[in-house]
Amino acid sequence: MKNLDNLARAILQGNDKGAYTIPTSGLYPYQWNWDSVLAAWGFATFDIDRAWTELETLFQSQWASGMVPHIIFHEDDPGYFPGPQVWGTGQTPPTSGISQPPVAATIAAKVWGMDPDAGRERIAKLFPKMLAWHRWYHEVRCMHGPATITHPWESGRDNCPDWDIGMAGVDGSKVAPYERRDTGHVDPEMRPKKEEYDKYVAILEFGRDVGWDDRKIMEEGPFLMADPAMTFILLRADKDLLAMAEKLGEDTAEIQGWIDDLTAAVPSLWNDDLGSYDASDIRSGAWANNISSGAFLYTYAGIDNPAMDKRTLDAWDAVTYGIPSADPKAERFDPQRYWRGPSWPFMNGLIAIGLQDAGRDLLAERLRRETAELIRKGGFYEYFDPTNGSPCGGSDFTWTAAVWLAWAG
Ligand code: 9WN
Repeated sequence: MKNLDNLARAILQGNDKGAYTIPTSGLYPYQWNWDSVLAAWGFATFDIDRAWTELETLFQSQWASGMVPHIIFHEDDPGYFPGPQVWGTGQTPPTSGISQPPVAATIAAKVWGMDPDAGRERIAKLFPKMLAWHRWYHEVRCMHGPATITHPWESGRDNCPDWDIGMAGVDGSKVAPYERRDTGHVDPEMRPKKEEYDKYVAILEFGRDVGWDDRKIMEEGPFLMADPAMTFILLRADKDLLAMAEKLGEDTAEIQGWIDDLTAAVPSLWNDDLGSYDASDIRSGAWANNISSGAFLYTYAGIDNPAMDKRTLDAWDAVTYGIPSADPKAERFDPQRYWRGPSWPFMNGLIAIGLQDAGRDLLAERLRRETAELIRKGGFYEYFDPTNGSPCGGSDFTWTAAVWLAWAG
């Protein structure tokens, strides 16, 4: 589809700020972590140098702890809340104080595969930075076994029903007055609700008040949940990092140790009553009791689980376009509200990588076809209603254009 290829390239170029890409203008005017990595995958199909630059810019904002923040505020923009002053992390350039799912090693490995010779020098410089980020994840966020998140925004799946039980315990009534900006850019019915935003801000204020101290956030923070998606994405990225270390002649023992530990923690994510991988509240031990796109990423991590295969197909067969972000048979399913049901092209792309690697070519092709159809009919939107294909959220979206070029188109 030549015209759509051209359009996708134009979207990436339009959102390109020189050395980093924004997800879409207006709604998201800064550099976001996993959006940026996916942008690199798209750029790699037509401008390999620009792809490497995208990854390099992201890692320039890595914290001394190894954490790579979820937003980098290169230039101030009043169109997004919460901006750099609210986060108050004291970094230069300013950043948020939490991370996002580490898709970087996996996508960097793909970009290297598209640039095997000249790319060696670029990947060799990125390798120690990715290693330090993974070390931070394992030592800090995985201290309870599986990967945890300290804020729904850290999961990248903000208002997914996975987080409802954790959010129930957060007091959002005392936050400083603020004005949302997102609902001025897109239909408020498609965005998280006000009570959720109050709680997002309350969790942020806790982190800022303790000076973004990892130990205090993990031990005393208002929100701490085990995240299947974060666990599967990290495990997959660890495996890609290990393969990279082997090719670069780097030591592999530490990475192998992480893989062993995280693999051993995966069964702790299995909710037997639900018959699915599930999120849980670390402090209370309660299950989220929700089947979501987080659970559907198990194949991406190289995990074989026939019971989960069935769960995934049940959810997928219940809709028409791609894999929904939350169980379509559950009462909480909301097909147009962000992470409570919609189909996300880049998420479908990650799941398809897993299906392909597991040799399930027919399923991978079905997912590609359904995702391509969404984009062909609706355009390069942020996400889509999986029941009727309606486009939702922001338009001209970077990661949708990127996965079109790299996979769906
Ligand atoms: C908060 C940029 C980001 C994505 C996330 C998505 C959404 C932000 C928001 O947009 O989150 O980080 O303000 O809603 O949930 O996955 O990285 O596209």
